[in-house]
Amino acid sequence: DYQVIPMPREIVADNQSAFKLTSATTIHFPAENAQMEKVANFLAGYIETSTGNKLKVSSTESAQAISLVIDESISNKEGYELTVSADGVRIAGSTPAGVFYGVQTLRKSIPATGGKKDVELAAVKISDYPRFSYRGMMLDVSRHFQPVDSVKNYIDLLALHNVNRLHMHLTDDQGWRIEIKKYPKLTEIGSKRKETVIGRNTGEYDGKPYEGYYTQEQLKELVKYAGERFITIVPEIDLPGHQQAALASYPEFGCTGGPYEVWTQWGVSENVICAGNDQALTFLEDVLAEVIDIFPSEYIHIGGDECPKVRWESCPKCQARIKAENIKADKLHSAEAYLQSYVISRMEKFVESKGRHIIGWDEILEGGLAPNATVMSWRSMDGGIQSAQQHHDVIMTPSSHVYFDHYQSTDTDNEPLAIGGFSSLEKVYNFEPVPDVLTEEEQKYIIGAQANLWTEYIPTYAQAQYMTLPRLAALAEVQWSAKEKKDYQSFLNRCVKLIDHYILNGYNFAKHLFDVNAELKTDTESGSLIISLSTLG
Ligand code: NAG
Repeated sequence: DYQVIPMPREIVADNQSAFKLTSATTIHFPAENAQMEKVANFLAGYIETSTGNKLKVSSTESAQAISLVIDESISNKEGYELTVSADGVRIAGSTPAGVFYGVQTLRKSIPATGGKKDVELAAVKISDYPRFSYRGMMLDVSRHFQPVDSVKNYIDLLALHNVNRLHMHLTDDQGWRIEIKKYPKLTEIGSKRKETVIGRNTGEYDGKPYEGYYTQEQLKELVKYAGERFITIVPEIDLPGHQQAALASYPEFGCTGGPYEVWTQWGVSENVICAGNDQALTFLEDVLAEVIDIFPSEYIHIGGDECPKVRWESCPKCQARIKAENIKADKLHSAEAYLQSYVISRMEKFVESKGRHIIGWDEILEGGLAPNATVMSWRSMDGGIQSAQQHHDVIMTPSSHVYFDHYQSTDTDNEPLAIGGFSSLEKVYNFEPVPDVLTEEEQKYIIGAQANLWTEYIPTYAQAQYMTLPRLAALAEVQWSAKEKKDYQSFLNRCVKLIDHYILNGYNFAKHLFDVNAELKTDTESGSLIISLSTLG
């Protein structure tokens, strides 16, 4: 019982008799607490999905209830206590977020009964809180766009795994996906590409126009939907590179003046924002201003990855800027690398002036970090290590372990085409975000971990789910559970139960990695998961 993912800190079984969850059970929430009422309704919905029982939700106390309570003696803001006895169930947190995570644990503990409606919950006391405060998942909606309803479904799926940040990669060379009122051509032109390359840049194209973007209203709706599930959407405007779709819309912000087209192939475009052009930098600030108005997130992601410098090297405006700012090359970096730092620092000043902070990919280390920047370490752990040593916050998201666009099996012939790589469930599980080389003091700067779903090769939402699940379960344990408690075999056993919930909710996942008849083990070589499952359809 209570063998859930992510594994809670402390589970103390109680020899008392069990609680009977029936259709007569009420879910109780504190009166006049709208957030808690929402959480109570979520729980009712989850129980209905699992058991078919539709429970009453009420602010009037009653016996034999599941009570959701705020208890300020619980110190971690996302922590909770779940107590089950014959008389009732109590889920307490110091905030509604904590209660929500207690609800997730209860939900995952309730067996899917199919026809049988009443279930018994063993007496227990669980105390739990997360290891990391930033528990992220990134979805790239630029390379392939996901409609609002799919993003909502993705948010539900993240909530099941106790993730609290959805990082949305909203812009890239292949498509601009966010309405910006001051620059309407970004979506009129930038959200559409005339066709898409077939396979891995084969030189052949599909001839089919591709488009999609979110209006500001839709994004606000997503912010609200995520917020109700205690997930903050972290928006990313990738700059100054990965900007070809913006340049297709406003060629005057590029070094050559264009013309440019929304890119129809994958890779890293050399067409980047002109760092010497003040209007181009003001454009970026204007975009960020609208982004900040839509997204209440404390963090605004400004990208910073993979910005080729070839255009800047031969651009008179960029060279004039290098002169005017007295930027000099040194043994470590070119003048143009320092020019990128100039752009990032300028954007950081702007974002800070609005009371927010920036996150950037680890390239923002080159040429010096802007004062309050948080770094997402993706190329390896090294960027994160350096940043922590410089006392900057870090989110670890190394492509070696948590790039969910990589293959999850070595049997690639039987997988949908992916970008390459290999990140098996086991590899994700064994990812340790806090490097030993850091001192105890420096380790505190590792505020979390994230996985990234880049979508060059992921055209549909069903495939996005497939690439995410069950690897997100392994990530959940990295992000939430105590390091000492991690155990891959135990995880696999618990994964079987979690998968019942995937099936219940209709989530697509990498099913074929599970072999129904074999024993419980994983084949590390191939990454396939062989597990004895009676539940799998
Ligand atoms: C990197 C790029 C990204 C691309 C992905 C594919 C980062 C920060 N940048 O090359 O645009 O989609 O890998 O795995 O990951």
